[in-house]
Amino acid sequence: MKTFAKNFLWGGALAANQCEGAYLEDGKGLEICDLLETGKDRFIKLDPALELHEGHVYPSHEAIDFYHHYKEDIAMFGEMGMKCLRTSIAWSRIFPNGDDAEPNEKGLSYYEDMFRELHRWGIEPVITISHFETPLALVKKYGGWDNRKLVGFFERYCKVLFERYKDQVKYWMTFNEINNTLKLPYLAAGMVVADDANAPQRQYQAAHNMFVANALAVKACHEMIPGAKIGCMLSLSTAYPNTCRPEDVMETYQLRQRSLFFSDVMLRGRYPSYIDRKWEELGVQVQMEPGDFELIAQNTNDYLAFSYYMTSTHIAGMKIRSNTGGHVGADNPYLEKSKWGWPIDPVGLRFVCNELYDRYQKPMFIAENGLGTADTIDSDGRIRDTARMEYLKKHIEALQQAVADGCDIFGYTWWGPIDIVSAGTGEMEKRYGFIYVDKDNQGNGTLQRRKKDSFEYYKKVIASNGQDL
Ligand code: BGP
Repeated sequence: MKTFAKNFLWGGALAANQCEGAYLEDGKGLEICDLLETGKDRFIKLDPALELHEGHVYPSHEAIDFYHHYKEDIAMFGEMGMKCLRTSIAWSRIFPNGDDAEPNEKGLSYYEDMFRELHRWGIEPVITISHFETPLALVKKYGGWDNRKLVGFFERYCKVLFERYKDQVKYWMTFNEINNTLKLPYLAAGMVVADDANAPQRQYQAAHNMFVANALAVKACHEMIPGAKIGCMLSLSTAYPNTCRPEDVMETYQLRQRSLFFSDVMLRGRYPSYIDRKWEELGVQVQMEPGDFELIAQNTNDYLAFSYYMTSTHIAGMKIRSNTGGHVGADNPYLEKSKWGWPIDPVGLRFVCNELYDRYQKPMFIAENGLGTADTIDSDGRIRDTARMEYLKKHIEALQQAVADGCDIFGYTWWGPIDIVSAGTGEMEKRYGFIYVDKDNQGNGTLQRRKKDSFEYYKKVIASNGQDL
């Protein structure tokens, strides 16, 4: 039976906006997440004028202050034996307004120092170029990714990164969860989109512009950093049909196509056959420029990175709403749920790996997987996070099965190896970490770090290359 490769990249995944804080330090500009407050309805209650308001709590302004604690935190990742760290570069640290004439040197040198620190611990940086971090000024001035102008700004930003970090970073990914352009357009495509009939027009236009931007990034990366690998990244938690009723099965398949559309374009290099009819039904007409198809065809991604948290269950006719977190759908009686209502389904991970490897035959990287739950500190100071360890164990077992099935998987990064701000709710209490951070939903706390029981567990998993579970 095949097992994990010797150089398998075990690690953890973060995003700048959810951990760094220091939201205006060293010349950083505002980015879209800086306007999101705490709470489930954080996307709905977003101020349409995109202004900050005094007295409101904006979790990404301080987050866990990784910006100043990175050495201490990376030392703990090193102690855990992590082989890689996936994190993102905050675009607005490099170009505060997105369209500035020159990059911000302080932002560039911050990441250079951070990558140096990672290498000192033998940790390979895996870098997301845009993880829900479009500079706010671009959104205000141009409206977001449905404006083609963003392609040029993004390309320039990528080239600045490739030039500066070519000796430090081998693994890149372009847009985090690009398929969330259809579900969370503010985060994934920097657009304020009303949930109405015009939404698909703007969302698919944004998708096309991002495909062009992705292709340009792939091209520049390959030209500027020989041997580097650049992936696309999607949210690929999947849905099962609620019953064997053919309508449920058919519609669930189409729901999956909504996501796979994105990887179909970026990995196969062409628009899939099913999209014309979809666009016709939605009244979508995407503006393209001459040469776009060739560019996309010639610059496909080297690997598929994806997040997997759960499976949901779909009934034909069920409405999928925009601007909400995971689509949990109908109840699945076979699965337990997390405290935040996400069904826990390790077999689903094996299923998805097989589905995706059969479809694309490209190397795959599990860029996010994890359990967000509340943690309590016992009177002896320990945090006995057994549910998290159990989740991890079951998902690594499933991953081992997928590898044995023949799937080419080269890395796995646990989401939030240290507690960070939740993207869906802005809360601190939805914790993923092996390392606890003393901070609550109101932003109070000492920011002190503390190992949970899962810290030693993940260390053992890595040391045994996924064998000692
Ligand atoms: C993914 C995002 C992450 C993230 C994770 C967990 O969609 O890429 O940024 O936070 O989901 O979601 P949440 O933070 O809402 O629990």
